[in-house]
Amino acid sequence: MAKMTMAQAIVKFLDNQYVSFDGVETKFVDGIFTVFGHGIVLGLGEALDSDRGGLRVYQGKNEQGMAHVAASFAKMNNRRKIIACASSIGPGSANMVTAAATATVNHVPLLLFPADAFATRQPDPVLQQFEQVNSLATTTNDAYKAVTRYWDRIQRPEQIMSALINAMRVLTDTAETGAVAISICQDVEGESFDYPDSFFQKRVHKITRIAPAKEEIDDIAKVVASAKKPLVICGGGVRYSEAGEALESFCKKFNIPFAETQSGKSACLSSDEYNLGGLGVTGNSSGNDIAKEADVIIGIGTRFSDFTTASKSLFKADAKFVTINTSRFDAYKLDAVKAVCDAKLGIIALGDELEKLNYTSSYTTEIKAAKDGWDREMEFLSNYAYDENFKPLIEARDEKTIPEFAEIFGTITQTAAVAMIRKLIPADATCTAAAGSLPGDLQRMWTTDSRYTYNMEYGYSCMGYEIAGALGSKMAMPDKEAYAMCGDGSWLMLHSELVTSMQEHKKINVMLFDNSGFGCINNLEMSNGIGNLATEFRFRNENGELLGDLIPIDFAKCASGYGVKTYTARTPEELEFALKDSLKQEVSTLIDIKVLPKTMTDGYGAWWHVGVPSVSKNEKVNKAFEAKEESKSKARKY
Ligand SMILES: Cc1ncc(C[n+]2csc(CCOP(=O)(O)OP(=O)(O)O)c2C)c(N)n1
Ligand SMILES: [Mg+2]
Repeated sequence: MAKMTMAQAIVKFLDNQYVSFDGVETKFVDGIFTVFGHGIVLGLGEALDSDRGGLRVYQGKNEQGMAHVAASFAKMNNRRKIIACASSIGPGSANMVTAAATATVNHVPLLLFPADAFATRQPDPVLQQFEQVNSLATTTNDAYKAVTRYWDRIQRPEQIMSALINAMRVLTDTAETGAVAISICQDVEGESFDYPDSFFQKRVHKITRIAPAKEEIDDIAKVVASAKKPLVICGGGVRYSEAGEALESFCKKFNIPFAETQSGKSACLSSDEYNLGGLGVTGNSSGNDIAKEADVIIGIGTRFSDFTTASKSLFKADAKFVTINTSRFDAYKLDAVKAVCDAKLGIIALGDELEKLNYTSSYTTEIKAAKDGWDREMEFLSNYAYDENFKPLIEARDEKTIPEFAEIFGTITQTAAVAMIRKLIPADATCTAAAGSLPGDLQRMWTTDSRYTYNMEYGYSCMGYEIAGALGSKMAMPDKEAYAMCGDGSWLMLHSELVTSMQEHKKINVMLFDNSGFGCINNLEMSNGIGNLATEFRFRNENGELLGDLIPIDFAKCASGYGVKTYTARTPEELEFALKDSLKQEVSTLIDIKVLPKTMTDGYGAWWHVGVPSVSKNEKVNKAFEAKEESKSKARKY
């Protein structure tokens, strides 16, 4: 028995958790990220100050930002290492809710300790307590119930024992993992209990590969064996299962092409002859063209987001689906014939069955032709330059934007900038992004010939993940250069952890794409007939509209105030210099790249179902609605 406070027990327990995957043991908790406040600095603060064992304390600058760093760190450690996050009560806690949702959607373990109001209620309302008049039992922290895989509230010190064991159950479960929120009442953090020694024993949690059931493999093998033109979708489950090599040899053996989702990208090599690249709304022509002709879709480790399936319109009406997924929930999607199991074991078992059946697909030249077509498009996108005959890639636009931008800002196209960055930075650099137009460009154009280096958060597409996520990538892979691919909109939303990168001496490189606006949303509204409303960064004009001059923002100056080494690139030559010079720096860098609006990649034949209004005074909107209804009528119903 050891008499200690509840907070001291948390620290000691976390310091003794290990995981083992494929027989390799790893210490699970690296440390704790905090933004202290009265709800946490005394209870948990004392525990960390007096004896933090092997845990490191990190200081966040914004609770959402620090939790994104932690989630990215876990993802880039392939879910075998985490940094727990602790916040104060009220707003500090509320700030982590978004990051909790982001982690849960992406199946990434994230352990959160938001502080809570007093269990005794003596001082109620304590500073920052949200007094819900219909129930004093409800606090800000109940908001986590909607976005976590495990939720608890500790009102007695002994409750922490079952809570932490359940947290470990969820965090190390390949199908269930996501955010865990354990609310810790601020008075209870400091209350003590005689904890049994056994609670603090070293625990090694096995992250197991769920073995396929023979009857399920037989089911899916039967469907695949009937296929002339199958297509594999490589989802995030392939990555977490480290099944990239197994998938490549499976596809080679049976002559089956595969396409990547955002979270599956970098599990396999871009240069593999069967890799078609991205699929769906942010996909390539190669992936989408083959998908449209495929008769059996083999979804491995994918949650079939609307972006992957083009809102269920990408595949032939009579295409059949099979799934291999460790999550039953995802395996059941699209009414698939399923095998609920680990991706790698499932691929190997399916391969064994297909071999017995002497299976091979009927593809002849289609795969190479599709890939060659995309290579030509890549040439074009990489060399896309501004000149007197300039044509934007996105047609829906406000006539004045591009010339105005070129005159005041610069003349780099976004696609050429992406291509140049890829070419000039190390092949094994990590690439982190989340929202805006960059996910489309990167899924299409970013080549990943170094495995597990692509860190796209596109499950929740949470603006503000980019810079925090790049720091998480760097902390997980300190030997690799880390790149945050960040829109100006995302920068403005959240970049606080850039300061943490300086504090931790963890160099990240921010590629800031300044197109003076929420570019992709401007594209979306204007391509559906709506005006240029509140999506560009413009001053309010004399008519009271947000249609005045573009707001010039010197992002390099913002970041240099933090001690970051900065550059501004208005021309391709300036970008080339900045990319090369930034590689020589020891501290974090930022390149403020002034990219022309409307020069991001456009779609390649994949529809996206969005809520176009059914009636409008605007004829263009009515036309857009008709087009939407037409596309919807061709999509699968469920
Ligand atoms: C937290 C959050 N709020 C709102 C959105 C909706 N949204 C998606 S992209 C986008 C604009 C992104 O602008 P920017 O980062 O400049 O990228 P760009 O599209 O210009 O490349 C918005 C507002 C989001 N994805 N995340
Ligand atoms: Mg922008």
